[in-house]
Amino acid sequence: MTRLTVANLAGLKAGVRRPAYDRARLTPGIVHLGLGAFARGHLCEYTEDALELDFGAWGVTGASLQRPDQRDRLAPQDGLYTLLKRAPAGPELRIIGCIGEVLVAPESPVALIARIAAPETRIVSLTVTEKGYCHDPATGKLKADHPDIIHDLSHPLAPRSAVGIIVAGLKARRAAGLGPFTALSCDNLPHNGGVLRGLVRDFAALSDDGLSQWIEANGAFPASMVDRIVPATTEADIAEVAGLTGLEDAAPVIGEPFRQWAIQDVFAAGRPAWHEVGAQMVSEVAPFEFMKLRMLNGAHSSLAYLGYLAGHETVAEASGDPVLARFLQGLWAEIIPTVPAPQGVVLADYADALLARFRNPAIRHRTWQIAMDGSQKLPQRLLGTIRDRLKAGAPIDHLALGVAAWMRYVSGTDEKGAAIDVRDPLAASFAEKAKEAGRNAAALSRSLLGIEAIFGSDLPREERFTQAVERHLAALFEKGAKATAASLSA
Ligand code: CS2
Repeated sequence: MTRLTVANLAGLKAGVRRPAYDRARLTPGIVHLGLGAFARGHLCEYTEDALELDFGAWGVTGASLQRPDQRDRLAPQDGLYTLLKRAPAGPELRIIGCIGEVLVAPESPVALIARIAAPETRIVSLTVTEKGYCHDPATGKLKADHPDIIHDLSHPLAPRSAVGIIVAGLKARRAAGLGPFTALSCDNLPHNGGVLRGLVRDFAALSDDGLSQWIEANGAFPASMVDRIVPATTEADIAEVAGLTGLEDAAPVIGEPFRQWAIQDVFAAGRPAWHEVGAQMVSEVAPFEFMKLRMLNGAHSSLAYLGYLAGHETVAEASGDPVLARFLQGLWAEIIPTVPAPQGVVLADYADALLARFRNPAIRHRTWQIAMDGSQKLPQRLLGTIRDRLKAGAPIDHLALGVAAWMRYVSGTDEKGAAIDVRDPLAASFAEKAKEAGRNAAALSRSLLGIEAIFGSDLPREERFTQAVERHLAALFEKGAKATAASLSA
């Protein structure tokens, strides 16, 4: 079958949308760190739309921080790829053309820093996942003992971490007499812009104090809230896309039709016309962030653990289970009072829309995928909400079940006794704790609650919380996820 390339675009089937601007004139303006499916399904589509509407020097240079696979798939297709949007009513296909080049940091750190330091680079955006910030998720502070940070401080020209790469790029620009770029975090972290600013400042201060002050005075770190459900692409997706478009694409992205992007409009050197194509430019991102992290991601994680334990492979299956759907309603009822509604949003309607998005039968988002990296996700998805509810003296039953389900999941065996492939930076420590505690809910919950990087020093002292978690965990061991969730709404 013919491969997707610029020369072969004429071979696309009718109905597949293709870049409507002169791609030969595209020059780079954005360097994106962490070029995974999410960025290609979100930031790149907004940028593609902006290029079509108001063309400018906003091509994207993608950078992979670990593996070469995205580059190896995209380079033979001139950076082009298919975005397949799966609506319940049927698929919508589009070729995205805004990626000009993909660099692989471990192979060519010097080329990546040079690209970031080039005068035409005006934005460095990031989707490096929670753990990619090398920070303590409970406090937001740089982990000075993180292996990548230790490495980057002693190898400033060959950094591995996103923070090390950004600082190296800023340092090179300052030395060349250039201004800084905007560093735009697009990860699911609360106050992502402020957190990134603090990490960059602290890292820079460890190597060069003058640089840190220059960044403080001149840098721009807008906060942003990103949203689109983009499950990992499978081999079946690749085959389906080829059939639908007529061209073979080794790197298609699959997403839901819904998308949202709220961005704090503070850029150091301009930006694409994202505001003309649906992004919301706002002065305060926090209300959007709270709503999304607590209501979407908090529900996603809780459902992923309970759903996985109950034997559901995907979010659509889990949220289609009436018992778990009732659990979600109870969970949202606990979350909503802690969320200040963004202007014009009715939170109950937002929850209804989330349930419909989760149930989209055309999207196969694996519970196992969302269950990954719980140690990095729980603090902003569930624990902040729990703190607020405890302070208000309000019930936390559903939230505590989300935490207990995470504990049951990281104990490493499912309800049929099969091993769970637990992926988490702290997986080894979970396995050790689970081995010691066995199926003793009191011992396991006490041991896991003692991980300060997740629960801080306050939550283990909140008896109402620790008792609810322990009780739920005992029930999960005894009668399973489904019966435990059912007993909450009984
Ligand atoms: C999910 C998110 O994998 C996960 O943890 O909760 O990736 C979620 O799909 C996105 O944040 C939706 O915008």
